[in-house]
Amino acid sequence: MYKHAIIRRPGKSSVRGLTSVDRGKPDFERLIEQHRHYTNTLSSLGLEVIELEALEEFPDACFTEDVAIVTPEVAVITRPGADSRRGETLHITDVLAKFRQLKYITEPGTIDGGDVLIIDQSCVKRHCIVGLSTRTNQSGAEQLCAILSEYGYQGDIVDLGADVPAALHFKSSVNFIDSHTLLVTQTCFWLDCLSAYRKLVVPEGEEYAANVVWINGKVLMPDGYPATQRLLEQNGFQTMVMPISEISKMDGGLTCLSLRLT
Ligand code: CIR
Repeated sequence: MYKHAIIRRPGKSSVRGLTSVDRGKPDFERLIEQHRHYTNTLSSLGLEVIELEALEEFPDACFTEDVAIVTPEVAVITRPGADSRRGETLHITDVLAKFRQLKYITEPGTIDGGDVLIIDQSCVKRHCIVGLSTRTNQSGAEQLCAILSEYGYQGDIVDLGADVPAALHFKSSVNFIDSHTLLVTQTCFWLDCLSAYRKLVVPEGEEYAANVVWINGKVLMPDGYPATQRLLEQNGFQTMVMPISEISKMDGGLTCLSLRLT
């Protein structure tokens, strides 16, 4: 169960952040509204939400998940793949140091938290899967796996390459919805490192809906994906549908808006 979430309020500069999608410019007021809704939802699920100040000099800083990888034992400060995001890490260390020992990814490694899926099956297995991407390189992935191996995590590095051209991060396509079940896009179904898990595949045309986040027994999912919602509910998962149109214009999803701590 998660106890804390670290989020960062979007600044006015957010509307000028990086994006590879063509969904129009985000509306700042709506963005704030949707971010507030997300924050309130985390609170309603029992998390203490730590809300950090907006950082106008870093338009993408509301995506706190990309700057650290947090496990129950350690917080690894990343070295984000986009130049414009690299300085964000300086602004997350103080708050994380209150909860965890800190470790760091160093040059030439780059890695975004959005490319890292940690599955903690308590006594059974601890698993860290890193997807190589335009943001995460081999060195960053290897450094992370080496750090987490000290804590008993099995590390796997996957290269989806041209198979998933539309996805920014690994977790755009794969997320856990309980400790042994994953929601995946069709392209990720056959990945060897996922073979031990039960998998639900998002219906064709709803690939964006793979970016869900499990919070204390509920699966938060983006609105507008009825077939995925049906699939989850028919399989016994309780969903909460979130309006995130403005966040999706920024290439963001539900996982990247928070760092969640047990
Ligand atoms: C970026 O391109 O870095 C931001 N506009 C979006 C980051 C989304 N992060 C994530 O999915 N983990």
